[in-house]
Amino acid sequence: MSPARDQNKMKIQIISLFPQMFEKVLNASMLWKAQKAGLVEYKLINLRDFGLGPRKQVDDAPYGGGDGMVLRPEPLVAAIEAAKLKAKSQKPKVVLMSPSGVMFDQAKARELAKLDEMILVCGRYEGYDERVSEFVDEQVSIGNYVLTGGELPAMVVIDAVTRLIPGVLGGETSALNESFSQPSVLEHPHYTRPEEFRGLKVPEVLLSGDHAKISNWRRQNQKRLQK
Ligand code: 4HQ
Repeated sequence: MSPARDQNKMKIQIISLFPQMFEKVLNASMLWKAQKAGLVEYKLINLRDFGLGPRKQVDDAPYGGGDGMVLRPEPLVAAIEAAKLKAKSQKPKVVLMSPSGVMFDQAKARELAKLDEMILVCGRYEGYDERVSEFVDEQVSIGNYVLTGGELPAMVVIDAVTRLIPGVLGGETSALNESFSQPSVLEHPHYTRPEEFRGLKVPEVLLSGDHAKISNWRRQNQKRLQK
């Protein structure tokens, strides 16, 4: 690969106790094509490799008592530092998945898609030792619900960000005139074959071949973002 291409390639490093969760998602469809085209690379880092002692311990009981386990800071910070050593730049953005982070939305996806690399940190159990927050640049939440780990949120972020990398949406007009590019505007409804399905017809205008009428119809039927 040419150095120019490599410079443009977005590098996403993912720190997780369950790297195998990512394989099917990253190696299918557009995310796989984006990698093959040299537009993005995903590197998985197994947090277990940074575990402490012969048992590779990564978690411990919470100080003050209570249920569940908490991720110890040393393995997490060691993994972040290892990722930074493999980064392309001096200051790669480190993003921690957390239900108390800033809400992930299309604006955040666009912001992250401009970066040439990032490090995503996925927690498990009841969460991570609070001191880890000193070693990350931002915390991002994909929604107000509690999951069992940061892996699904990281995959959501990767998916939304990767499709905005120039060249990933093949052939088409790219992400530009598409849903969400402009804030609070979604796409118009889509139809494909058949012309009639269980009595439901495709709007006549879409079959008319009249492109002025069609774009007018699409404008009028544009879906709006829920607020
Ligand atoms: N978790 N958006 C708990 C989330 C979450 C979310 C991730 C659960 C971190 C420790 N992350 N772990 N919602 O619920 O990002």
